[in-house]
Amino acid sequence: MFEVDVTKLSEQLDDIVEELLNGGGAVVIREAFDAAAIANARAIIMDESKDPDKETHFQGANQDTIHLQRRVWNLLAKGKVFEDMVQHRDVVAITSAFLGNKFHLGSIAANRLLPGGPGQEPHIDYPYWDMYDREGFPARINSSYPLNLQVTIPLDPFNEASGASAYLPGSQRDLHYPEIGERDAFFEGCSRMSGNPGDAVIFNGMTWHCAMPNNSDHDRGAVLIEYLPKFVIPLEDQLSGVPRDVIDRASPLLQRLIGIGRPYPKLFDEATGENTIGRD
Ligand SMILES: O=C(O)CCC(=O)C(=O)O
Ligand SMILES: [Fe+2]
Repeated sequence: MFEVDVTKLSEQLDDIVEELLNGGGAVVIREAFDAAAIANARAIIMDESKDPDKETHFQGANQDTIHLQRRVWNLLAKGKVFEDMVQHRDVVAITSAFLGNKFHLGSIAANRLLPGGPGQEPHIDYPYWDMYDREGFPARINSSYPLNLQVTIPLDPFNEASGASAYLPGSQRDLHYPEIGERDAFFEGCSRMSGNPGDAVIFNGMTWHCAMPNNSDHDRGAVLIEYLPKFVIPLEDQLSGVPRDVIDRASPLLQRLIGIGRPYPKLFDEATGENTIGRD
């Protein structure tokens, strides 16, 4: 994986965008979050995922072991540490370069794989995540510009044994949901998002990827952040789900990420009679 050098980030941004769109599709910032933040986040997620009772995805073939994969959704409601996580300075700089500087938050959730937990089907992420239903998408939609950026933050060692996410470098260049007949090629050609707790793996959501089975004797947790351009509907309903006190103390950036002040949809009949949009 392309390693981001945060000391030279402004000079590297073009290369990072190129790597995400036309290279391997994933880059990593090592040690983006310190041990205290990760311990705090992990403790909350372990506590919040005692029961396997939340909606999950890409697990259709794993009904016997699905309880060993657990989600915690809407993390902005679950701890202040997550407010900091979605505002990481270098991740924000990369996301601004990739999605435009008015991007917002699609989701911040956790995916926990207990020992023995199942992997997922190879897939692409929201808003492309149901693209197996191709007719639901615009004619000629393609990979030339992005509608998603994903960030995976391991909370436990991410390696082959523990089920580090797999991805197929370069697969983002030909935007489509992996066919069943393409799965062998995926598993034969895939790389792993290996890393340590606190790393931040940033990838283009068009890149074929999936959680892999956890064959280790320890948990494999991760925080999954999804950023979207300003015009893509968020996946999670932050406006309903984020508590008032979090919104009241939110920085301007966090407010924008949550969708506070998002202009549309709007009741134009109730707006003042003035010109608002246009260069002049
Ligand atoms: O937890 C992982 O390794 C990946 C999860 C994922 O890709 C997803 O749920 O969309
Ligand atoms: Fe995914």
